Order: sequence, then C-alpha cells, then structure tokens
Amino acid sequence: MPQRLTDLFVVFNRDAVLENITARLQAGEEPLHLLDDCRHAMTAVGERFQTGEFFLAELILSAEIFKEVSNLLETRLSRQGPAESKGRVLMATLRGDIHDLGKNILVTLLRSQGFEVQDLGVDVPPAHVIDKAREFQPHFVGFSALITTAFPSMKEAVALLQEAGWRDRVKVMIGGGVTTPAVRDYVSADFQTTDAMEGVSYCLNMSGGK
Ligand code: B12
Repeated sequence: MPQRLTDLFVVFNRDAVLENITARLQAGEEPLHLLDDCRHAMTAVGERFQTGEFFLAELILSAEIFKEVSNLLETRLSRQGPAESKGRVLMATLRGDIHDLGKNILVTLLRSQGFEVQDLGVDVPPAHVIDKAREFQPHFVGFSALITTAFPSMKEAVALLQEAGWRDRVKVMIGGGVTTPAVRDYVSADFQTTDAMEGVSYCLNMSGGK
C-alpha cells in the first residue's frame, strides 16, 4: 500500500491518491500512519527533483495533492483535543524558506493535544519571532526547515532569543526533512526531529506530561 501511494503521487494522480487514502481510512488505518506514507511519497518526488527528472511544477503539483490529503485527515487528527491548555507554542518557518506542509501538520497535532499554538507562517524574519515571543510568552518555540538556507535564520533567531533574555525561558525545537542533530547543535536548539509526533511527545514530556 505505501509503495502504491508513492506510485500514485509520482504520476500526480490526485483522484487515485484521495481514493487510496479514503479507502484505507475506512479500513481503519491511523490518519498519522497515512500522513507518514504521504511524507515518504513527497520524499520520492524530492529525489526526482534532485536528479533533474522533475521540475518546480512537479513539486507544486505534489504539494497541492498533499494539502488535499492533509485537509481530509485534519478533522480526524484534531478531534480528540483536551480542553485544558498544556502550554503555549510559537511556530514559524523562518526567512528563506516557504515550505509549510510539515509545520502545518505539527500545528494541528499540537492543538489536538491541548497546546495553544501561534503560527507565524513562512519566510518569517528572525527578529519577528522575538517580538511575538514577548507578546505570546511561549513555553516552546518551534522552527520548521526544509531548505538548508534557512539554517542561518534559525541560528539567528536563537541568538536573538538569547540576547533578549528569553532563551532560558523556552525550549527551542526544530524539525523538517533537512534537519539533523548536527543542525540542532549548529543553531543551539534543544530538540530536533523529522517526525511531528516526536515533537508532540517532546512538548508533552517537557510540560510534565499533563
Ligand atoms: C513540496 C515541496 C515544495 C513545495 C512546498 C509547498 C509548501 N506549501 O510547503 C514548493 C513547490 C513551494 C517548493 C519550493 C522549493 N523547494 Co521544495 N520541496 C518539496 C518537497 C517535495 C516535499 C516537502 C514536504 O512538504 N514534505 C512533506 C512534509 C510533511 O514533511 P516534513 O516537512 O519533513 O515534515 C514532517 C516532519 O519533518 C515534521 N516537522 C516539520 N517541521 C517541523 C518542525 C518542528 C519543530 C517539529 C518538531 C517537527 C517538524 O512534521 C512533519 C510530519 O512528520 C521536498 C522534498 C523532500 N525530500 O522533502 C522539496 C525540497 C525541500 N525543496 C527543495 C528546493 C530546492 C526547493 C526550491 C528552492 C526549488 C526552486 N528551485 O525554487 C523552492 C524553495 C523556495 C523556498 N525559498 O523555500 C529541496 C531542498 C534542498 C536543500 N537541501 O535545501 C528539496 C529537499 C527537494 C530536493 N531533494 O532537492 N518545494
């Protein structure tokens, strides 16, 4: 089934992708598992882009299909939300990066687990994060990155948090397909993952698993 989904993604067969997802949902598969299969399919699209087989138009097409799948799954992912707030999370994709599909999934999952999330969007200037942190008083600051040129922006944002006296008050987490533990160290973040659910678990653990 996962390979079939990738096959459908790489020929941009939107209807067949949505049919595949709907059928598997009806058969009782977990929405998160389905999203993860789609993420693998997107990686396959990215690999073809890297080798020159696909161009930007194909990336855009795959992103459109992925968005439709996310919309389909979002209502199911956000259903079980507890009423009491577990903490505040400030999220952004920083300057130089406009990818947001993964960030949006994380935001949905965090909200479903009871976190208040302020999502600053994409291509956000690092200084803007500090202004918003002052207003929103987050417990966690999360940066999503899919392109290596966003790493200096993340480093700058963490340095600005430090300068503003905010660094010790928040946990900084980073995620997205191109991040690694080495990037976490480079930007001086506390946590790194390429799995949204691990990010949610990190926040739950750090907020006392309330
Ligand atoms: C779709 C896509 C696009 C779409 C994005 C649409 C959108 N609204 O996001 C469009 C067409 C706009 C695009 C543009 C470009 N793209 Co692009 N794109 C991709 C592609 C195919 C998929 C990315 C994706 O959405 N994956 C699915 C999501 C769900 O996965 P994810 O982000 O990793 O998120 C998961 C986890 O990481 C986690 N997560 C994500 N963020 C966070 C944050 C935190 C805090 C936590 C805890 C967790 C977490 O949650 C998610 C679920 O588990 C990738 C290929 C790949 N290998 O990823 C290339 C890729 C990222 N793009 C790439 C490039 C080069 C570009 C362009 C420069 C192309 C160009 N020539 O213009 C532009 C960049 C413009 C810019 N300045 O940002 C390269 C980056 C290479 C690099 N090393 O930097 C890649 C890797 C393709 C490749 N192999 O060459 N792209």
